[in-house]
Amino acid sequence: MFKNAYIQRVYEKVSKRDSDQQEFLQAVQEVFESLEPVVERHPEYENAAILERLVEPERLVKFRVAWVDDSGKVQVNRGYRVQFNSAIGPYKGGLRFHPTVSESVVKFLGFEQILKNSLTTLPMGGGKGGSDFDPKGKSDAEVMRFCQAFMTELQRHIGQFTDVPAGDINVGSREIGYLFGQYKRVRDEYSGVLTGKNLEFGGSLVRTEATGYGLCYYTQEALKVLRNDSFKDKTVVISGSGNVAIFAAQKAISLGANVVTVSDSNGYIYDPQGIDVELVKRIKLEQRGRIKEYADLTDHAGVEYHEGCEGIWTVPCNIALPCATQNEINEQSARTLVENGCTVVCEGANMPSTPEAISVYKNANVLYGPAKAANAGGVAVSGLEMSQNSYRLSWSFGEADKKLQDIMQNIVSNSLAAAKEYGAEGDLMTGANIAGFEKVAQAMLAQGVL
Ligand code: NDP
Ligand code: 2IT
Repeated sequence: MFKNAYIQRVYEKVSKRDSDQQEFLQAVQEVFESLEPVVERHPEYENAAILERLVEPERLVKFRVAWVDDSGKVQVNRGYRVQFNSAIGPYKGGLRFHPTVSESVVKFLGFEQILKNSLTTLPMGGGKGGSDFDPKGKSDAEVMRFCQAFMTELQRHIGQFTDVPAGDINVGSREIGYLFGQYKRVRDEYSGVLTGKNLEFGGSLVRTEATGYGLCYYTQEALKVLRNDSFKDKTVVISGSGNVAIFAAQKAISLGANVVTVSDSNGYIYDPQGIDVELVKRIKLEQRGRIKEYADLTDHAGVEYHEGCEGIWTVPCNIALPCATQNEINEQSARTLVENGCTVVCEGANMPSTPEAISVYKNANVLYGPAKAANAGGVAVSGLEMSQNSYRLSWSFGEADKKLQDIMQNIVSNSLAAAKEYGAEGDLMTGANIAGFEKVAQAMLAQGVL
């Protein structure tokens, strides 16, 4: 599969050892495809077994989370934290609560996080965690008891200088608040051990908006540099209707685009007049409702609700921003997007495109911004939150937003520079993988065999 013998050997070994971890292997394969010219130029990486070490987490904890539901019944979930790589900083990455969370899912997310965090240029290693807990239909009290039980175990593995979790799917400010409270209670310590906190207790302005805004800053910069183009008057399809999707839609609209879709795991909304972001916020963030309700509550004409998720990729657009979950765009959906005129795909979600879909983008010369670069704005502002906590001060919205814009523009230019250096000019995916990897590899070499 790989031309380079070293990469082939490491991939064979990891695919044998972790043969049941499909998502993790998919993430590794995509990165390894980009690294062939790098390991050829740097034999010292093979000598020091850098790739073998990169795919093996430094630590993975898996634990029981027992809690009592509102009817008095004992529930048992499984919790995870993968501490993947600490070469360039403390482990950093989100927590996901979703029934599909497994060892494979936290490992794919943690692996991606190593290179993503490196791309931000901030000192953060890679980690990720979560649980198969499903918050849908749970009361607020149940969510609180679950978070407290989860943190009672997790607290022994994390800390402001070791591992700093944050949010991801179904982990937002409510959950971070409960998790922070329990850490403080158990450890008797008030520190920046989590990011994504509310503003009253150490959160950073712009963290809520950061992933979606960052995705648009990244897309805007890539469009400018590679196509001499912008969001102005573009039709944009966005999937998801959570934290990332909502703020991506808000920013894309402010940059002159017409965003015509949002979705959840049941179906999607098509609004030809343009999505009313305030209404989506009310339904999804305030009421924790279903996106279907948009069709009943809007005063826009011509709004359609369609059951099922895949149909969203049949809506004609210029730019697609997948912001829901992994593998949401398969080969057929990618073909349909391209046939309908889509020329830009930038990823807000983690690994939303299958490898076959990515091949379709490449063959059609789609401007493809891979997740670990395009969605790095969230963790970047988490890094800014850590700095503010250490300084014990807080930056204004404008200051944090400016730093976010600079970081996203730098990710584009650093990715393009790395791609050019290794003979893949204009390829944002190859460039992101190489730029992210090189800093981590150099740090690992310098720190010896660990
Ligand atoms: P949220 O929980 O806020 O929202 C997730 C959205 O995606 C919801 O609309 C949800 O619908 C939908 N969704 C979840 N699973 C599926 C599925 N299987 N099929 C279709 N839709 C689905 O999460 P975020 O917005 O925070 O995260 C979205 C993506 O962005 C994830 O891939 C995450 O890893 C990534 N990301 C998040 C960052 C952050 O800072 N939050 C940073 C970088 C990346 P429903 O309500 O039906 O569950
Ligand atoms: O995927 C991601 O980058 C996140 N969920 C954000 C992680 C973080 O630590 O802010």
